[in-house]
Amino acid sequence: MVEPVKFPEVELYEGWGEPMRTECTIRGLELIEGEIPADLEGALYKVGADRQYPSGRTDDIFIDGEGMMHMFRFKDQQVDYVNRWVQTTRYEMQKDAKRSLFGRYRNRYTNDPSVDHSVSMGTGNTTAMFHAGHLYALKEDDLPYEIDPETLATIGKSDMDGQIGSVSFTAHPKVDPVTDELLGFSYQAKGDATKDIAFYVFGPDGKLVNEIWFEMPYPGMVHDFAITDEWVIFPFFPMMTDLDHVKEGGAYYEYHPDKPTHVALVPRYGKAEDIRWFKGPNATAGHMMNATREGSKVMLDLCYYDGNCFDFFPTPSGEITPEVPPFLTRLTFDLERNDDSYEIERLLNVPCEMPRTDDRYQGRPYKHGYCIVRGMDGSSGTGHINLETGELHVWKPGPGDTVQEAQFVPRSPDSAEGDGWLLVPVCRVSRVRSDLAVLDAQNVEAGPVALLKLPVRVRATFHGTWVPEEAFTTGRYNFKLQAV
Ligand code: V55
Ligand code: FE
Repeated sequence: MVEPVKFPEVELYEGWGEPMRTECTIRGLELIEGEIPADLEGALYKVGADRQYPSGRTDDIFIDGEGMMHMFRFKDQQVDYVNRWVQTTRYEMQKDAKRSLFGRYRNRYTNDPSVDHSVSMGTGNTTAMFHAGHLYALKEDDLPYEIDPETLATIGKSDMDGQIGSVSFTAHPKVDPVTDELLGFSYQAKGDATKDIAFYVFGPDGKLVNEIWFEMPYPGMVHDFAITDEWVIFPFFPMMTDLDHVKEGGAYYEYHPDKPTHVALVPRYGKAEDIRWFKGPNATAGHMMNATREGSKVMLDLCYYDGNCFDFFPTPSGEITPEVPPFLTRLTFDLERNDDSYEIERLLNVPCEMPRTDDRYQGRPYKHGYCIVRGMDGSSGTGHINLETGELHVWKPGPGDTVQEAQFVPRSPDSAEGDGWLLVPVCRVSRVRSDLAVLDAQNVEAGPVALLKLPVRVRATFHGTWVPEEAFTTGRYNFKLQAV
């Protein structure tokens, strides 16, 4: 006998948030508006969290839940949709037990007593990564899970042929558009609440090129980082793990409103002893838009919270601090200056999150950014910001409807920066189903050039990647860019 499946009555699982728990294959999505651009061929992979079984808790948070990968396969001016669970150890164990075995977000001390503390709580729920011909689903507290790019079947957990020695790998890796290198890292790299960071550079063939281990000032959350040609930037915001509190069943992270931010500039091909450290005011952030270097200056553009970014992570004394809005902000680090401070400049006065760029311009001078802009009524839209002029253009799908993170696709491998499409999953909240919108990235306000209808909900996705058609055979992005 196992217990009946019943989700708790909490906001997270109401309405649009109702667990979807469904795998489907739809050949040829219905085209309800416009036309699919003829040269748009490849696949959009997105990953999000769903719920396999109710956890029996009422403190589940939206960034937790078993990973679901979604594929929108563009070919011959049609789009096929496939979604599959990421079959992690956690997923398989729960499937066998026919119930939830894993407790509070990242807190192994709240798991079912039958689960050994050595079992990873990884969900593979955060993003898709494609490099050297392989596709992966990622969660920052676990190693990558390799996924079959055609069927989305889970192949298995991967340490990249023994090259990843840390316990985990980031869900915000970057592929360098010029060198086709994969840059990534692990934080709390030796286990819960450890201060270790491991930074990795893999060549286009997937072979390790450089690896740097160093320590952050406290056992923090390092959700994202940013790259340039010479330096990679690791911001350490005071969102920290207190292992004693975790062992008592507490939240995995606590926000410290009184502690500063530390930033490490790590030499991409160098050594730990050449790391440069900077220090700034209390803040938090999850997501980086991009970073660039000009002479001795390194600029980091990010969605910056002048306070707490997650109200479900309390202070060390258990207080809830309300979330503050995120603003696109530039931090400037001058390597020739003799103090360790940095400049902070707001770039846009409208709250925005899930920042992206034309991925061919990661780590190099750029002018186009994309993000989710939130409305006052709970709706949201896809924003295009021109960083040269400061202009913001927004497409909103309609009253009450919301958008998920946009994925830029270049019109051709050598089209100009920002010349291409934005692929945007749309939550048609009142209609209890999703759409996929194809926007002209240079004219988002005009609305979709193609709108595809799904008879199902794409409940939640965080991040993803685009794999162009030819990359399925060559294993490489072919961006045809020159170093600047
Ligand atoms: C974040 C997201 C996560 C996570 C930790 O946005 C931090 C930040 C989607 O999962 O586990
Ligand atoms: Fe993220």
